[in-house]
Amino acid sequence: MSKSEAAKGGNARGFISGVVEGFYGRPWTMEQRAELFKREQKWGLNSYLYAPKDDYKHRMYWRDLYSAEEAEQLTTLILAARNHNVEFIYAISPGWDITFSNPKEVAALKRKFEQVREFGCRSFSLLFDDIEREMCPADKQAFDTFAHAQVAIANEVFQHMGQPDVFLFCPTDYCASFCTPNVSQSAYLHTVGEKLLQGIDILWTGPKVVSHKISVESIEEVSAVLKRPPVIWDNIHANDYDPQRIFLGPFKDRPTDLIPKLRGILTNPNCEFYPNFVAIHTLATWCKATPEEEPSDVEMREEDQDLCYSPQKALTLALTEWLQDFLNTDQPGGPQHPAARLKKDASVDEPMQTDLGEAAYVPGPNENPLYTAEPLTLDDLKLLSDLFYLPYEHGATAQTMLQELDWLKNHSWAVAAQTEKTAEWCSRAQHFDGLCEAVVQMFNRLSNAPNRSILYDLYNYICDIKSGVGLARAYVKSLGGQGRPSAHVMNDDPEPWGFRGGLSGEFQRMLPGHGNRDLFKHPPMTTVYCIRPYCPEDKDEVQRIFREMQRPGGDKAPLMMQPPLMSDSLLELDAPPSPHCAVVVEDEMGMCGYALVLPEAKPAAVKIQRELGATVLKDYPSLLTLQVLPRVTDPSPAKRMISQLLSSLKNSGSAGVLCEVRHSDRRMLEFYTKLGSFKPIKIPGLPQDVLALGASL
Ligand code: GDL
Repeated sequence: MSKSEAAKGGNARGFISGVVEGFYGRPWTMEQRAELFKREQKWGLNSYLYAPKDDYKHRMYWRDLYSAEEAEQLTTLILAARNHNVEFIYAISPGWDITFSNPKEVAALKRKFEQVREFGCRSFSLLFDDIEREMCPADKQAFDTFAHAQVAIANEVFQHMGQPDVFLFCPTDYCASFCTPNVSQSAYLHTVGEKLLQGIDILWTGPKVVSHKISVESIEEVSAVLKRPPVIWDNIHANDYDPQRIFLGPFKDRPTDLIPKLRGILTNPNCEFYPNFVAIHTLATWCKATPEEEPSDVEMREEDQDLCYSPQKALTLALTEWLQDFLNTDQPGGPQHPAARLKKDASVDEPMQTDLGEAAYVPGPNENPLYTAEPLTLDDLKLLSDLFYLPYEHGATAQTMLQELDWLKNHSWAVAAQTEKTAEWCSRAQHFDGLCEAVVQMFNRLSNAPNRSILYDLYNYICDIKSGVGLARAYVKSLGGQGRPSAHVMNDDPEPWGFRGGLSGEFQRMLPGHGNRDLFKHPPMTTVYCIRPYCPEDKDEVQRIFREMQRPGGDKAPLMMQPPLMSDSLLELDAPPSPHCAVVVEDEMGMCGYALVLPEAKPAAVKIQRELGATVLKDYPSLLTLQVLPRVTDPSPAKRMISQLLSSLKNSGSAGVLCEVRHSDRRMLEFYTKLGSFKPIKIPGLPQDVLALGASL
């Protein structure tokens, strides 16, 4: 299909492009939909699929006809779509409770579609996503399979409605991950492909419900089974599954080579209408782009290069246009942004006139600067988009912030080390602080933007990120010895924002790997670790691990000549440690780590002539050692062992625990610093490469 064909309307079998309002939760208002049609027309998109999951009469009460008032509203809406050259496709989701074999049910469907046709609608859709796959006994008798039942009803309704140009069908297996055993062997999809009438098009979300990438090969595979190119229902910007996320990144990871392989593409975006500016604008840019593999004459001319889709460029284009939206008031007669007024008003020295004819307040030389005069910038919007980018990817600044925080946390030992690392730590901490400040400034300027509708849609998210960034910032300050120690950030009687995420957050934190995959780091390991109390038979294994960890280069490397640590004597184990003072961890290959504590550190210190001093011994009377083999890359077993031992030390009345780590042992340093509770402590006369860390209990 050529690009001009693609740009054609979604009817008359042109390329369908636009938006599906297909998410769960509060549907958009009629005004927002009318605004959507305006935007679609302006940006060259041609279709809108009406499928709000929680609209009463779309799904739950699908049989009910519309009241006179609703009819009027829908008629106006359908007309608005037509006036903007947008094809209004009306969808019904009857799959929850329809009995396919009951003619009355089929009649109810037809009646409903007929009613909507009276409102001026010409295009229709039947959706069978997110429903039970089990048929009721009556249907089991009438149909071979669920696919047969759905196809029969879709074909009948399609014909009854006079075979409209656009009639979309959403299968129950609408993405590759739902297919058993896979796409090419899915009996369900084969039946749909073979039996569904050719005039009916099929919706498909890609490899997954929310597809990270959609490849040309995957579309070729499914098209072969469906016997037609699908219409992509793209959930890349959908956010109805997570109340803390919104997606303001560009349409991405769908090569434009897909365009000629598809019947169309509809994005099912964020529930919040206004922030979808980026999602829809960048999709429109994508739809206008040239497929990457389209043959080009010898060398690509510059203007052709512009037609290639670049997510980054598309994003900048969208944000630049969106910025204007933010700066325009959406309140009829409402306050206009001083920045916008300043722009219009060439002579800013003159007192500005408001609509009421009063002189606007202009601060004098020694007075407070006018807070509201700070205009929102394109950089603010770029930052905003970076912080709320895409489901599988943070934006560049967000990634930098995470990396920097991670580094600062893992190298906090450098603060006390007084080496060249200390300077690096301080400079990176300052840079991190600057990034946090930019988020706060962005928040302030956004909250002052004259367009309140966009702000209100974004408000919870920007508030949330501002607090999250605030916590991280305070934590870094405390690591650097500025501000309150981090223990006080989460003190004994925190405000409710100290335990974020409510009950759901608590459940997640209790699950392995926090019940969540980290977008920033590697996904959690699937290895199962068993932590159990030490028993006398473990002695040899524990000593083997101790020795192995003294030889960083592997078994053949010579034992390093290095000063002993207090904890080394713990390993002599003349008297076996009591079970509540020692634990070991095992994976499927055997023992892979241990943690031991000595309630009284003093004898171990005396043994290697370490002068601990009265204050250190008072604050940290106990001693801890931990070793975990390098094959354990997941820090959680070490963390669990330490928490177990520290809580039993605490119960036995110890005020604190100290441990020693060699500077060269970066892994152990990382383990301890990640725990958050261990801080470097000063012990005079400590060998140069040894660092003492203490945790109060
Ligand atoms: C889905 C639902 C959709 C929802 C989306 C994201 C389809 C076909 N159906 O599975 O309504 O908004 O996930 O949660 O995508």
